[in-house]
Parts: sequence; C-alpha cells; structure tokens
Amino acid sequence: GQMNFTGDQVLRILAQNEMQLSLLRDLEGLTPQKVDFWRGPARPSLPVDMRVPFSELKDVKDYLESHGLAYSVMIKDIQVLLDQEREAMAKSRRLERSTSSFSYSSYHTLEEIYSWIDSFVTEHADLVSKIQIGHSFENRPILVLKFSTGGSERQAIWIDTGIHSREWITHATGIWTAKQIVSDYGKDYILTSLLNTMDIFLEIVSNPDGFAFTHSMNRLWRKNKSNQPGIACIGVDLNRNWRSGFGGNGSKDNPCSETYHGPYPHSEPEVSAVANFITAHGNIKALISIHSYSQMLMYPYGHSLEPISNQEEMYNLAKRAVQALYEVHGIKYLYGSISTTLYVASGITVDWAYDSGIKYSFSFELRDTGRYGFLLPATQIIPTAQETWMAIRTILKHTLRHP
Ligand code: VAL
Repeated sequence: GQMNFTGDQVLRILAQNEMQLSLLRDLEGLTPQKVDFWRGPARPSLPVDMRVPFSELKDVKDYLESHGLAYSVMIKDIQVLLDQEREAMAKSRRLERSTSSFSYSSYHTLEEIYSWIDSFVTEHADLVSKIQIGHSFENRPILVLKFSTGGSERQAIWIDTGIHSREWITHATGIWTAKQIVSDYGKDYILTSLLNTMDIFLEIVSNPDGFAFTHSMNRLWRKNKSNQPGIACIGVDLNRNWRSGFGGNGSKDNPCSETYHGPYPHSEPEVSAVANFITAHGNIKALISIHSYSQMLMYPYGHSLEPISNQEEMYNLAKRAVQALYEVHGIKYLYGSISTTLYVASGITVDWAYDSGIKYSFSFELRDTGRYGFLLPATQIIPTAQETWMAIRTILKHTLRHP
C-alpha cells in the first residue's frame, strides 16, 4: 500500500550566506537519508525547502538550531495534504464515471491518462495522433501526441511534462494543453498559423514508471525506476542523464541520491527514446521541458554559467513570455538561465536540446513557490495551465517568426 507521511514536515530555510548553504548541503549526503530536498541549496537568495520524515524531525531541527539556521515550517503534516488529494481524486472519479466525462481539473492515474489519450486521439483524429517512441524500464509504453495538419517532415515543437514523476501539476497541465491546442486551432491566429506549417509533439508522461509509483506507493517519487545489479538504491534522475554536461556539478554519482545521473549518458530508456526520436526527426525548432515547482522560466545552460550564444534573444523572449503569463492570473515568474536563476544542474534535457541545435530550448518550473510544493491542490490545475499556455504561446509565436 501507499507509504504514509504522517508527521513529515516541509521546512524552509533562507540561508544567509555560502557557509550556511554548505551546512545544508551536508544534510544531503547523510545515509540513511535524513532529508528530501524539494528545492535544493542553490543561492542565498533562494529558499531551501526540504521534507523531513517524522522520525528525523528532532535531529534535523537540532542540527539547524545548533548551526544558527533559522527555519519555518511550510507544511506541518504532509499526510494531511495527501489525504485531501486522494479524497479529491476519488470524488472526481465518481463524477467522471457518472457523467462519462474527463475532468481537466483533477489529477489522474497513468491508466486514466493513457485511456484519455486514446479517446482524445479518436475524437480529434483529423489533428492528433499517438506515437509510441519506446518502452520504459518496466516496459510501459512511452507515448507522444502529435498535432499535425499534414505535410511531410515539417518543422516541429517538442513539449514534455512529467519527467519528474512527483510533479503532478505538469502532467495535468500537459493534458489541458492538448485540449487547448485542438480547441484553439482555427480560432487563435498564432496557433493556427503555427499548425499550418509546423507540427507539435507533446509527451505527457515522460516517466511512466515513476508516475505509476507515485500513485501506487510513494507520492513523492522523483526518479525513474531502473535498477542495476548489485546496487541497492533504485532510480536515475532523468533530468541528469542527458549527454550534455553529463556527470558535472549538480548531479550525483551516488545511486541513492535524488539527482543520480545514472551509469552513462542516455542509459535510461525514457531518455534515449526521446533523444533518438528528436535526433531522427532532425527538424525540432523549439523544445519546452516542464517541471514544478518555483515559478520560473529558464533557458540553457544548466551545467555551466557560460552564456549561450543567443542569450540576449532568449532573455527577452523569456521576459515577454513571463509577462504574458502574469497577465492571466497575476502570478510572478523569475526568468533567466538555469544555472544563474535556479542552480547548476548537469545532464539536463534543455542543455542537450540546445547543444543538439534546438535554439529555443526552455524549461518551466510551474506553480507554486512552496506553500504546497509538489502537492498543489487540483483546484489550481486550470489556472496554472491557462497562464502557462500564454507563455508557451509567446515562445511559439517567436519560433514561428524566426524559422
Ligand atoms: N528543477 C530542475 C531539476 O532540478 C531543473 C534543473 C530545471 O531537474
């Protein structure tokens, strides 16, 4: 059954300086694991959020206090939020069954999403098709939706959500976005002109094994589910497994770490399937990889502080996208390169995409800034998806005009 998180808390620490950050980093290496970083130590101006199991709370709080690290409790009891989330899902499932409809404002299991994909593709067969690009480690199909009005070997946009399985708001946003694309076609001039010359690929469940596991066992699972003989810990961080900057700073070679990069670049089937697909396609013009949480829109590099060659164009584009997002519900996003806005992270999707010639490579961190973190209530799905869409649309418009 489901792991229980009763009494587990999420603590927030605003480190005053590099010294304090490194004291927090020291907590990461401890085995058995004492903390699960929801937002890892980065720069003094960014809060660090960490889940602390009930059994470790006293020790960790003592550690923080003895080093003069002030903390606040962001989530007092994680299980309370998990119970509310489950109850909301059960309620919406009953309603969906009695009305035979799909609710875009609730969270869904892998089976529910895969069956929604099938009916969605059937209903919109003129515009949407389903492609299987590979299998996960546990042999689940890896699916991509293709939006196309015809043509052959058209330029295309790639969007992925859910590479980190616990970031449920991203899958839900992906699903809503699929529906938005079909309903905007023929109505919204940007999307219409885009789809008249380009295709869109949307991978909603980029880590199916991890996602299934967040429903069956551990809601807070981030990595995939691969294992290697002789190694006790399970899972590779799929956003550390890409070739660009592989093994560098902000990734770990310890298989027990949440940011373990895996044995070699593209070792994970969930990564190689996408990399092979994008490479074989050869004509992807923009790539958008969606994460949560923190409210940021970022571009390469993650693995180094070095600016990319079109950094000024990307900065200005991100700024416009974030402004368009803000105008929907007044939500503020930070923007800039990954390494300077969030933290240094190596082996990530967008660095690989950029180095593979995809000039417009972006990564989102969706809502919120930590009140709920990964446990964002389903009532925020539609507002989140709506505002994100306006930012995506800004990127699409720019891509369309700069072929
Ligand atoms: N938050 C993401 C990660 O840690 C990034 C780097 C965008 O994988």
